[in-house]
Amino acid sequence: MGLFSKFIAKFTGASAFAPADWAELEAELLASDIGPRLTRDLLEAARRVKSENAQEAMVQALSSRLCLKSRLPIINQGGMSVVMLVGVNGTGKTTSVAKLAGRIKASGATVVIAAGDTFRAAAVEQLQTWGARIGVEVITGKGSGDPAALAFDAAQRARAMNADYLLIDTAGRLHNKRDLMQELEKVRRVVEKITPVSEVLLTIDATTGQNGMAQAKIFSASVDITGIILTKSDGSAKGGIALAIESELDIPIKWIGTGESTADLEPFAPESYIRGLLT
Ligand SMILES: Nc1nc2c(ncn2[C@@H]2O[C@H](COP(=O)(O)OP(=O)(O)OP(=O)(O)O)[C@@H](O)[C@H]2O)c(=O)[nH]1
Ligand SMILES: [Mg+2]
Repeated sequence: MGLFSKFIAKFTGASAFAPADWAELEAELLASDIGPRLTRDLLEAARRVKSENAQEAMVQALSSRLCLKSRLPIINQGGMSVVMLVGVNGTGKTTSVAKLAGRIKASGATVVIAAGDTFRAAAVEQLQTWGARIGVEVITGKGSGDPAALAFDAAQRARAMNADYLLIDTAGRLHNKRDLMQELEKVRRVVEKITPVSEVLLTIDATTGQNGMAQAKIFSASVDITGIILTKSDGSAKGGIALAIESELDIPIKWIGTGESTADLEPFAPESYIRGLLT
């Protein structure tokens, strides 16, 4: 964070910006997880900055890199909203399902969770524990291990219960396994025999930096991702990753995970994010 703070002072100061300052700024940008392309772009923007409005110019330069799409949850007006969570192993899908369910419940709406990670018994138990803690029903499979069948059952049950939301957890997908991607598509297709899927949210672990970026590219090429949950932003993540993702993929970050408990999920706030990067 504070990528530019030191340099803004120099932009606005009387002394010239020395070559060593540019090298330092470049190193700092590269170290911040924003990636080489954006580093180049931002250095160019910084070179064009006039001293008197340096702060504002950098706010503009950074803001213009963020995605312009709405960050609001997409809901199915007048029907049940269905949200699928996808992402690589350990990025925080199951935890984020619980966090989202907690938020929805607190808002007064009704929500049901489908334990769609049918490959691991422990995954189902993990969700059942969360469900019991937040008081949300968790629908589990009949032991068939077929996530599409479970999702179909869950959609039927949730609709019969008149639930406002169905959240579908999925197995950790290895992004280079085409069959697993296809399975994700199958889950979606089967659910859509009952009701449209409103959102597919991709969890990206902020601490994985450029690797998270690679995951986001591969997932968004196969699955129609409507938003990103940037998890573990409370960890050692450097602030630039959100900017890198949005600038390269044009997918809005909708949520930020900031810890391991259900309260640790916040809507992504672009203004304060930009301010955080600058100061
Ligand atoms: N600090 C922190 N930890 C998190 C956050 N989100 C998830 N975790 C932790 O990350 C670990 C993995 O989270 P899960 O929700 O199980 O991840 P998953 O994507 O469901 O993993 P698989 O089911 O194995 O694919 C757990 O220990 C979580 O408590 C977060 O925002 N901050
Ligand atoms: Mg999981």
